[in-house]
Amino acid sequence: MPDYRELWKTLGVDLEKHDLLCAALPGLYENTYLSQNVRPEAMNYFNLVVAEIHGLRIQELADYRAGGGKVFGTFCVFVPDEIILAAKGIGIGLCGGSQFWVPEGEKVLPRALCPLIKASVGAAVSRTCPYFLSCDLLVGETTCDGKKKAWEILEEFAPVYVMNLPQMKRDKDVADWKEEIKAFLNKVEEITGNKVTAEALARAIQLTNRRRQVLMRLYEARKADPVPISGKDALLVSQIAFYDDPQRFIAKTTELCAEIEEWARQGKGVFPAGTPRILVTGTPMAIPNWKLHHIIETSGAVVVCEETCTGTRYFEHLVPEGASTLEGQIESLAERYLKINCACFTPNTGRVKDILRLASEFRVDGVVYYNLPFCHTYNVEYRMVEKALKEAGIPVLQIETDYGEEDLGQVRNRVEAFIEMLK
Ligand code: BJ8
Repeated sequence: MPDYRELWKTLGVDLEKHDLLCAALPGLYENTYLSQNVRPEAMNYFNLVVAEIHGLRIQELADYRAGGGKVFGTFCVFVPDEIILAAKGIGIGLCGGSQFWVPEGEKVLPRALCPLIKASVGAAVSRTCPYFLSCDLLVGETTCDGKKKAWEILEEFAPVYVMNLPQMKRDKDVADWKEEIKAFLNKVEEITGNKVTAEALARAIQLTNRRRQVLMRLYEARKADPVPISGKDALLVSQIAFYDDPQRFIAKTTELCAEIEEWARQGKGVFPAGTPRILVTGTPMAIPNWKLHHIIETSGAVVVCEETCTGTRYFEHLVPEGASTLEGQIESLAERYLKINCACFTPNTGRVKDILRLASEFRVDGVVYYNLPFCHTYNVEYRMVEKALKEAGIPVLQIETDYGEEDLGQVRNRVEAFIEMLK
């Protein structure tokens, strides 16, 4: 990897602390990813993206900003990337998935809080994430209570704009969300200095739909048995979708899809046919949170689908491309985004239906319900999901775990016992 220290220094990165962070990733990646026996050739691109995680893309963002371009950091799949792209901005998903940042977050937040929030804020306050330091605006949203209040803390460190997301899905909520998207569009125009035209928004909608479609294609390939790609690799691809250049991401993921589809035609897989198939559902897994997938896939099962925001909730439902006016396009965006079934909504029965549908489509043997500690909405919703799965005769295991390593043995024991029972 080229030397990016000068670039990091310009961004204001705390180089000493950053060295510690960088030292931890290669070992973790090698253990989790490079230890897999069989992997598609096309995963080499994604290996490179991880190797260059604070390099190449950061350089691209810096070059873009040097030419007057603006970068927006986001934390939730409800924030419409299309608006940012249409104003010639770049949107980057910033959710933190590393334990390294949790103690940093705890310096300004209570300990009894979701690790995703603590890590995201910790990445910002410790000045060890060059993505945060490359952003001209951070875009929060009113989803869970923890995030909602964390924006007030984050504001001390960077400019923050908050989108007011409704918590129900009635017609008046869709109308409110449409207004909120309009207000966001105005803000993005103000920051970028660029007008969002209907033509530009149409192009942005098409591009974002293509990114969704390539992820749909990737997931479609995972329905095969034997499965031609591990859950870990598929998770990595979708994590990278949040910050890679969209065009390049689409091209590289298309290559990957072609390769694994060919494997599936030949009956070639990364695990033997008949390996127990798991659907993971629950809270998002931000990069480099690969803990649960790694445990499952080194305990005799394979993850074939994720009903999470780093899975199907990110890419299901395309934005209709028919509207030709800004007003119509914003309406299409509002309707599409409010189809996402996050536990922050009440009621959220659509998520239970999604889980049952995915369990059947991906022919899963069991469901692992993943819960980050202190994520109350997903934790409360477990009861409803468990009941529906039991009625459908699908075994389910709830795992609550953070980013730390202390409970690795305990989680592994529970997962192993569950998989043994599935066999
Ligand atoms: S649409 S899941 S990305 S809010 S931060 S809710 S884990 S306590 S991330 Fe989310 Fe948008 Fe919903 Fe998806 Fe729980 Fe933690 Fe809150 Fe979290």
